[in-house]
Amino acid sequence: MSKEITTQDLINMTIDETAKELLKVAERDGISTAFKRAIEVKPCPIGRDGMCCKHCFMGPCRITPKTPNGVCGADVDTIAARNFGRMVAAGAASHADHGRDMAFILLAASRGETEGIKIKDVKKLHAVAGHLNIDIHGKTTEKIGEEVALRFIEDFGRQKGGISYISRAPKKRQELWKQRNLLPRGLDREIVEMMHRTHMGVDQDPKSLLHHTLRTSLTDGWGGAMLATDVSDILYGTPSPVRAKMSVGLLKEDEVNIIVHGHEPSLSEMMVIASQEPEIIAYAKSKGANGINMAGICCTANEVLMRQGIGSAGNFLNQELTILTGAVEAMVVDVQCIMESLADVAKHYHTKLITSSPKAHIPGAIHIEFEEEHAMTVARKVLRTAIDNFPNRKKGAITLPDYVSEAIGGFSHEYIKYMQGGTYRGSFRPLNDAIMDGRIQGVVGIVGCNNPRDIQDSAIVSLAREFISRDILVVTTGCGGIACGKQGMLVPETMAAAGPGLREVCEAIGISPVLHVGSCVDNSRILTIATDMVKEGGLGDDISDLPAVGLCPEWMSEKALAIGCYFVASGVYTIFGVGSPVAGSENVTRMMSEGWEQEVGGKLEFIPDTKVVIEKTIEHITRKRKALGITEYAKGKFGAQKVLMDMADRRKLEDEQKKAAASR
Ligand code: BF8
Ligand code: SF4
Repeated sequence: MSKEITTQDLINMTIDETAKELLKVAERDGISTAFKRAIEVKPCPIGRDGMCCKHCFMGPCRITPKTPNGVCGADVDTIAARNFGRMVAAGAASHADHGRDMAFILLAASRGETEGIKIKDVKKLHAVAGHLNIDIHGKTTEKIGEEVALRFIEDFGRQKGGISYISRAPKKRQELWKQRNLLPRGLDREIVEMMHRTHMGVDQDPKSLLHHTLRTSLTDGWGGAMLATDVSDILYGTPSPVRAKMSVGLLKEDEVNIIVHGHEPSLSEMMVIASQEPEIIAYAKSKGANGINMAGICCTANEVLMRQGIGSAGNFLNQELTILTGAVEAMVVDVQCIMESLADVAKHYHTKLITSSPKAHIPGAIHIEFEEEHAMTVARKVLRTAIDNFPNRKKGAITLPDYVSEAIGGFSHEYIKYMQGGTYRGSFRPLNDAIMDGRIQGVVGIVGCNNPRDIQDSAIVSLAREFISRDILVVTTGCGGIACGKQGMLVPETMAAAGPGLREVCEAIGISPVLHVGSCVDNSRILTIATDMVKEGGLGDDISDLPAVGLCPEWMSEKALAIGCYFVASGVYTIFGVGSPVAGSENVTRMMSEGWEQEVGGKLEFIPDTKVVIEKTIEHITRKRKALGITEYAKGKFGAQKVLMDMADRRKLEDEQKKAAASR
């Protein structure tokens, strides 16, 4: 018989109170969750540290002090670098393939071959055409859409030269990529080449493998991810701030609850539209429900949150728990970060698990495939399947945690620019000025996953709190954004927890010091923000000059590594938590920090201790500020906890200053 879950167990698992409540339900009902399995399934220490190779059937070869080489002679450095390179290739492939599907949907929409999907944001389309040097003069929106889509599709198979969006990076960065032979050719080419190089008996120099890892990752940041973001904006609208609810407590007892989970925005966008149709609402009522309540998990949640204000029921580790409420009629999944366990969890309740991508099938799920030419028909079918399931709810078996937070999402790069001056004067000048005069010390991106080998949301949220208190602006994406949202940090009221300088800026604009900029592909928005800050002037002439750091404290996915690497290749110091997948090789570890810093100005480090993460982040920001000559901080001592001055303090200070001046 399993031991009863204790309060201490729960504290070690998550800081999300709703998750704690539902973990007790899992225990009560004897249902396995990732939290529990992470305890039961011990990671193989050799594989975890990157010291196991299974690239051919002479192995698998496990490197130990007694057996320092695999059967082919490969050493731990080669093996660790090869494993890492493949992980980055898989991550980049995931974003690339997501981007490719978006490009094909844009092509179909431009040719009038879609049902319900049309070009929504013509302004964004024109901006994107501009980036691609596509002449828009005298062309219809559809013609421009078609040309943009075809150009993107070409980028996948491009054999020579750089991918189109490289031209969006700061000039100096582009030059550096050229000099260092890092310009990514086609997306497919770099990813395939990584698979080739890491086949048995090909590239055996860890330095060379890591070099190609950086080039591959650039096909993600300035390729797959960036075009996925842009096409989603063109088709479904560029986000601007929108209020939504967060946490599983947003599910409603009297409505049909439908969860969209995964990463692609297309089906979920159509479902949002269809769920507002009178016939669909009437159908829900005919089954005894008061309406339809849509909510998201993971990055599909972020997509519909950013554009439609649809609430998020939680992040990666909330997916199984959401079904445990007993109140989910359907969980509709597309691709990536979908736990295979969902089918089993769903079996214990009435929940229907619906797969929708031709690429992602799960035994035990119902498959209703998304096709852009029948997008609305599919969306309605999915909704009706969920509605039909409402009467099957087991009334006594519902656990709805009584907690819900408010969040504001939708901080696209375009909106961040707009909020600093309006339609005609929007620019990054105010942000750059605030950084230069020290009201804002720097910018930190807190992104990425949950990992049940760590306490859910704990590192993400504590780092965000710490940095805003030190006048560092936080931008967040992916599951990091949802973690902050569940803790109520994505609302302007959070400015009360910010340092005085950052608070002043947030007060002037009316924003939270923690800005949710979107899903994981939307990390590309952070690249655009960083580039615009460079172009605005005063903070150096490359992304590597900015007082900025990228953090991924609770990572688990290969996509996170691809993102980390493209930030590094773009010049950003990037720190991951949890543990290192190359810990077995000191050389590879050094090459990815010192080596990469020399080569591209950014470095990648794995630091599980958040205290050290804070120290290193502050140290880096201080160093960058000093190099820019902007070390002065008018209102307090950077790095120390600042005490806010009230009017009496100010008068006292002024008196002292007057006295000091008189005595000179
Ligand atoms: O792409 S943060 S757990 S959901 S991989 Fe997955 Fe990680 Fe969440 Fe979004 Ni990103
Ligand atoms: Fe072992 Fe070399 Fe084969 Fe890897 S490639 S499994 S190290 S023999």
